[in-house]
Amino acid sequence: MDHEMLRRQAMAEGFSAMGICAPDAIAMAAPRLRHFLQEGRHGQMEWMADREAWRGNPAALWPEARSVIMLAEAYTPEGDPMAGLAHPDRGVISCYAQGKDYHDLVKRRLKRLGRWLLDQAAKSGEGAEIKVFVDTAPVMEKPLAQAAGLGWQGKHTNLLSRDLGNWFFLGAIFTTLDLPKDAAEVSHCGSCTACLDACPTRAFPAPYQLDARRCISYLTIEHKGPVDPDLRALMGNRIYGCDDCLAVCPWNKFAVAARDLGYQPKVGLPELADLAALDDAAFRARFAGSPIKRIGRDRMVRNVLYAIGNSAEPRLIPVAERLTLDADPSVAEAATWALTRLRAAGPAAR
Ligand code: B12
Ligand code: SF4
Ligand code: SF4
Repeated sequence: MDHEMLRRQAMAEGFSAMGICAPDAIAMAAPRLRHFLQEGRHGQMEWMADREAWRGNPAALWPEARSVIMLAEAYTPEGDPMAGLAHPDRGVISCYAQGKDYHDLVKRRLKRLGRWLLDQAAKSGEGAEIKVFVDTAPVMEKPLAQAAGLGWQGKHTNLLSRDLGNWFFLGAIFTTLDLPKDAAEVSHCGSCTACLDACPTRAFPAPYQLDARRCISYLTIEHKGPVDPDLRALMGNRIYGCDDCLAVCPWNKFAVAARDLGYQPKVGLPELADLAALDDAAFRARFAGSPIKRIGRDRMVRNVLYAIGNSAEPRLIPVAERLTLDADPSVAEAATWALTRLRAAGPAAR
């Protein structure tokens, strides 16, 4: 299989970059994953510890695989991703979740490229198999993408590149075909610390390492039950995911536009009061086709109440009051916390 032909096909499908590595190319990933888990940095994400042996070693996940094709898919925002932080009565939803669910869009594209690859192999009389992954399988996509030369894991731990900045998703095609491999990329972060300095919850214990338990993305999307009150006060009005460490990266001046129209913003900057009024059915209808749907109404309303508690907006007092007896204990507790904060915010908030 010709590497350039495959790359051109990947671009034609709508990806923004492609690279190839061997399944055993990330020897450092397993001990680093071990360290992350031993420190408990995965919090309640028990699924990260399950199947650790596969996650840390792609060669063990599928021993017959000979190559891993890594793909980048740009979702670059058009405006300033931090602009919503200046509107405390509204909820900031991360850029990656503004449009359609990337799992669906990337997977569809991976499958199309995979089918093309199998057709090409068949034409030259080669038998081949593929497996496609985006996000949810026990696969460490960032170190694989770095080994495939797509970019490097920055000090914020996400993959970035000199051609794309850091607004892109990753997807993987494992195949039994022995394809020509790319050279791994090295870090070009240099002395920059912009992402580490920007993090509102100080979630980086060291450069290139994240403690997910402090990360707003984890707290708003993955964490069940009440969030530590010290941390919720630092979440501001971020109600789903967080973009701060990505938004400040200087390499974004090279970001390319998102190619799939599915990533165009649909959810925008919603009013906290509107979101707080959603019941299960209204939540599902409002976020159909969006990755946000997976967190469910209760976790969304819990997050919204933390934002209300941080807003210092007296007109949101009745909104919080209505939820203090909510059937979900985390929502009820968040409502009481928000009320206490709003009432303590000074005469204007009484
Ligand atoms: C679990 C997870 C999370 C967790 C934990 C994140 C994390 N950094 O581990 C939470 C919920 C917090 C999260 C948040 C986000 N996520 Co996430 N997440 C994942 C997931 C499922 C697994 C990541 C993983 O394996 N973590 C375990 C740790 C140990 O691995 P690691 O981060 O690669 O750690 C490396 C470094 O710590 C490094 N390291 C450790 N010590 C040292 C020392 C030195 C010197 C060096 C150089 C390196 C180094 O080695 C480790 C291995 O390479 C991947 C999808 C996948 N299957 O890979 C998506 C993924 C990483 N997430 C993604 C995105 C978009 C996000 C968010 C931006 C979403 C948002 N806006 O809210 C944030 C970013 C937060 C951040 N700063 O990382 C994208 C990232 C795309 C990219 N360009 O990198 C991925 C790849 C999903 C996808 N398919 O596109 N995520
Ligand atoms: S996503 Fe937000 S909270 Fe998480 S590490 Fe980045 S800046 Fe910090
Ligand atoms: S903000 Fe600076 S340190 Fe962080 S990833 Fe970008 S270049 Fe690296």
